[in-house]
Amino acid sequence: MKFQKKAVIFDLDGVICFTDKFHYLAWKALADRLGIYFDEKINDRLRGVSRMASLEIILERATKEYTQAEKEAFAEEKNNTYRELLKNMSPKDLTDEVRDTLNELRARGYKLSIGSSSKNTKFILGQIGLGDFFDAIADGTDITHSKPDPEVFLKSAEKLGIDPADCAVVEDAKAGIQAAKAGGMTALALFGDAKGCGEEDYDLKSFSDLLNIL
Ligand code: B16
Ligand code: MG
Repeated sequence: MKFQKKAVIFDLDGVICFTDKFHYLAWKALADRLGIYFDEKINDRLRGVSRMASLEIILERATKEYTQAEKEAFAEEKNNTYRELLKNMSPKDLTDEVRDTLNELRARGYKLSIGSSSKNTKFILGQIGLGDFFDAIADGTDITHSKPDPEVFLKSAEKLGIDPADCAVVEDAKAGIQAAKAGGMTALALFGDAKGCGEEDYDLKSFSDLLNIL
């Protein structure tokens, strides 16, 4: 199968690099302090979901109601822990497969961008040595609606100056596949609950499988 596209928009967490364990540890520290049960299975539900929506999922198990101001303080506390943990990331966290595939796609003339819900996108890209690599970045700081809303991918396409129909999106979250389809883009599923979710255009066998279909 081949897709005729001009640009590829990549989700960040779970596609370009893996920050799940840091999200988990940071949410776990907050949940433990508040005495709320939290485990890796609940953490899986947070994939691709915005920070405040993630907090609401964790608070489903809370025994008391919290004010909006308390919730904002909790989200900030988690983010501070998370950013400390992200300092452990380095260019070693970018695999050769991802680096080589990105370079080959660029050599073939594709525009390459990021479409991530994370407000820490630029920090993470800097940590893994891709701070200046992408042609455009749309992230959690650019949007008011989280995936499955297409806003972040439409913003990314707009920043590239490419029609959404000429863009392929690579995602590990079902919400991200739905966002790509809602934006009129081709949705390529890699890992996570994206793969086999039934709404994707293609299941990637690996990151480098992109070179077989584009
Ligand atoms: P932050 P993606 C998402 O990134 C993560 O998958 C999700 O777990 C996280 O809650 C969200 O970013 C917000 O992250 O707290 O850093 O703004 O998968 O869309 O690249
Ligand atoms: Mg993701």
